Amino acid sequence: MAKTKDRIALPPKDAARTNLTCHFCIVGCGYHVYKWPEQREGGRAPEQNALGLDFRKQLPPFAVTLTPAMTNVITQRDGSRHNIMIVPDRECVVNSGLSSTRGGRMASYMYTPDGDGKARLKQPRLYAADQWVDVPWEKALALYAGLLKKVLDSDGPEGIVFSCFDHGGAGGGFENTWASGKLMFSALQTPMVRIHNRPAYNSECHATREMGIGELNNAYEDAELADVLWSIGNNPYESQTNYFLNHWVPNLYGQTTAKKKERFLEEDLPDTRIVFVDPRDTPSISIARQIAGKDRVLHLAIEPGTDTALFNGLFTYVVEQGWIDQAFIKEHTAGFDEAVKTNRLSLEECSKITGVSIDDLKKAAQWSYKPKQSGQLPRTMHAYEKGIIWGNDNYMIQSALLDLVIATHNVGRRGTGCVRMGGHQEGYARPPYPGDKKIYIDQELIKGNGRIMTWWGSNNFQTSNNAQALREAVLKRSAIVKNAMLKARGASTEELVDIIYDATTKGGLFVASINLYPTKLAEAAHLLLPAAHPGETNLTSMNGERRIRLSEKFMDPPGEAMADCLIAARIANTLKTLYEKEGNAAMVERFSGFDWKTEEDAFNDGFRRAGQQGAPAIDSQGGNTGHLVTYERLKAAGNNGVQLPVKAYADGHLQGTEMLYTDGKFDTDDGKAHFKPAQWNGLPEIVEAQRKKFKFWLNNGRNNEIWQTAYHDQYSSFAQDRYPMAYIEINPDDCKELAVEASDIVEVYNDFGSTYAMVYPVPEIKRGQTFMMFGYVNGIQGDVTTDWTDRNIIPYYKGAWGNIRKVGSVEEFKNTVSFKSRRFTLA
Ligand SMILES: Nc1nc2c(c(=O)[nH]1)N[C@H]1C(S)=C(S)[C@@H](COP(=O)(O)OP(=O)(O)OC[C@H]3O[C@@H](n4cnc5c(=O)[nH]c(N)nc54)[C@H](O)[C@@H]3O)O[C@H]1N2
Ligand SMILES: Nc1nc2c(c(=O)[nH]1)N[C@H]1C(S)=C(S)[C@@H](COP(=O)(O)OP(=O)(O)OC[C@H]3O[C@@H](n4cnc5c(=O)[nH]c(N)nc54)[C@H](O)[C@@H]3O)O[C@H]1N2
Ligand code: SF4
Ligand SMILES: [Mo]
Repeated sequence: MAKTKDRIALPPKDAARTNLTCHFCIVGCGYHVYKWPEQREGGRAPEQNALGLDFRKQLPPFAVTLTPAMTNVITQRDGSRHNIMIVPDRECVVNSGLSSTRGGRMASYMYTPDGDGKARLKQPRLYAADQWVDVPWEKALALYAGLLKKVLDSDGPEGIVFSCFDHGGAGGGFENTWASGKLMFSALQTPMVRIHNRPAYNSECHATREMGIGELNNAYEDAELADVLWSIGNNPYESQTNYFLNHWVPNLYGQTTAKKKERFLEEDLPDTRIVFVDPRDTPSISIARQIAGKDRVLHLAIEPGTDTALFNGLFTYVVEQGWIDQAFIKEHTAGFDEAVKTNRLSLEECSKITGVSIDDLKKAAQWSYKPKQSGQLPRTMHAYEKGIIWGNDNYMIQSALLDLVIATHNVGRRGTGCVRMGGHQEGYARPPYPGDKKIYIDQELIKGNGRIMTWWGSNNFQTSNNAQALREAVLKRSAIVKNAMLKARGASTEELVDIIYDATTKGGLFVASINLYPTKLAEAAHLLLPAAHPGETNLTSMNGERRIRLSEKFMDPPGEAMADCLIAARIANTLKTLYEKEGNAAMVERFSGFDWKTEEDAFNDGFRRAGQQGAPAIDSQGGNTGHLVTYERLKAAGNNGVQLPVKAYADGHLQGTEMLYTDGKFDTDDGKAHFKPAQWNGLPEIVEAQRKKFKFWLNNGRNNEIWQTAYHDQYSSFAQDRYPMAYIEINPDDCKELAVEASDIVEVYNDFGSTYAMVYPVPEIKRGQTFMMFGYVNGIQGDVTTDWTDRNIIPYYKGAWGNIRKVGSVEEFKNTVSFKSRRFTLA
């Protein structure tokens, strides 16, 4: 597609319009898809176009957000060509018509033979002999299912390993988490499963859940109602863009005061303040300073990994000051005294460990917890994400944070909440995990265990911790299978299954990937199965305030790609047939229940059955009232959907739940919120050893323009021109010492691996610290992340230290890449 088009064709009045929830981040902004035949277009008068806008004159500000990237021309399976336009929905309460640099490019990423999506997988691909070839689904499934069966029959399920999505949006959704879970856990019954973003089958939020507080417990509106906002280990402008812009920013501007007054009948409404806890000065912080003024923004630039100490210091201080809710603690919580004892840390010690001044610690506590003039406790919302989830001991930090939150009753009151900001949308519905302990899957693969490895909607070659070691082991083991396959001339599928199985007894690993694209995994894979994403399939997911929506199918997937739930069904059905041939009734039974024709069938089988009498055990975010939710009702609810759990279906509407725990009852056996003792233990030994040995902290994470591993973005010139390679932010004085300049290539290395990045000098980065793009296609940060994990096998992705060495300069980057500040300053 040409980079810039000079005009946009408008949708005619009768263009088909469907709903699409942006599938990129947790926020889940509502969009409308317009689709109409290629040769037609609407007129500029409001009654002549489907947008109903008057394009004959200058539109009023923000009447519509519309760019050429929001349009495309797609081809259906029947050969017909259609214009599509994917524009943000002004009526959607999540984004109110706002788009972002990621969601605004959805139309560009939809498949066309010559556009950004041109590299999409259209057919199953097999690495036959020494080349990739397209094969029919039957052949691909006969081989894959044949191998699964061979391993199941010969050694049991432990030889079958998966890394799989467990979220909403693309590579997920209630349909696909259910289908993949039913296949892995009920049918194959393998415990050898890790989640796409961490090396075991576990939670990102063990501590808070054990304390009785689910991690998505408020509504986006609560960010509009808060007196004080906390952003902890999180960069909301870049990572949850329209949640920040449409709900936090208006509060910081004072635009929600009337709403607060009306809602709370309170006059005691101080100017809204915001506290950031992040070792790094982020673009979000610079924006907050612009909006609220420096005096209402507090940046606690802690030493990396010292969050537990920070929250323990604050907890100790507010308890001493009496800025806590005694009545609430007495009636609705347990374990307060124990936590006070264990977490005790004076402000002096806290300041020494975190590097934050005592004045700033006091200021944070006063702003957030000191009763207002009326005597009422402030409404303080605490939001956190990967800076602490992938921080120094996830379990401890969350315990320490929640102790502070519970004591000050900042959960279950409107305008408060202690929540994940979130990554992807959610969409969890699965049978229970069949294992009794958590297994560090990457290490199992490295040790030589497992015979078949499937990466399903995930790409750990770019995203795992200790990624280089993982790739090294998998590539080596994959080559053993490739060599065996190379010699299998003229082999039937059954013979090939035996040949591959035999190679796996000699250290080999058969590698499959179910994905939209070949990705870096293709370097190791033997089989690629083509999946479809939202817009090409119907899909339900819920956002960070538990708002479920239906994204409607509006176009065909490329070639014979199909929805993940239907791929799961075909795998199960192929196995079922194989067992039927053998007359193995028990196994036929295990692989039954996949006779779905559509995504809706999978939705009804999983999400809607959870909690129903007689239904098998299902762990579902739909809860016990999932059965009230149907595709039809969701369609009627449009882009505003409904917030789970659903309370009732009445008067033609699904009635949802805005905030959890407003009744003071929590998710524990006794209904109380449980404090959890949390001790500050310093850095883990493995990490501390790297810190002592090497000069730079290798902080890493997201930036606004790039989505995840750049699976779409790697084909988009918009993204590639800007970031041809992963960049690393370095302080200009450190650059001088390293004798590097903007755009130079450096090697970043430590005892765990080595990677490369492009230098981006940034004065806001402290000396001795850096920030590198995570998971990129060109320069993989995970190569230098240690293999350390906490007690629940949660990695410390942010905890890498290493050295940096100049490699050289790339003339092209010097001339074409901008190294302008990414931090906004107006004044
Ligand atoms: N160093 C470091 N490492 C990290 C992190 C970090 O902060 N620092 N963060 C971690 C986190 S939070 C995350 S979420 C992970 C991300 O790690 P991954 O989940 O491995 O990365 P993604 O790019 O999201 O992977 C999605 C893959 O699924 C494919 N895909 C997209 N849509 C579909 C679909 O509908 N069906 C199928 N079958 N495939 C699809 C894409 O092409 C892509 O290859 O990285 C983790 N790793
Ligand atoms: N543009 C864009 N948006 C995305 C994504 C994307 O790929 N691109 N991915 C989505 C996904 S899957 C996820 S999980 C979310 C992640 O969303 P975020 O968590 O907001 O993103 P990150 O950049 O990974 O990390 C946030 C911050 O953690 C800080 N940090 C590092 N170490 C520490 C520490 O020890 N303590 C504290 N307090 N902070 C620390 C980093 O400096 C960084 O600014 O973003 C989602 N949104
Ligand atoms: S903020 Fe997130 S959900 Fe909204 S348009 Fe951007 S990427 Fe999509
Ligand atoms: Mo994530």
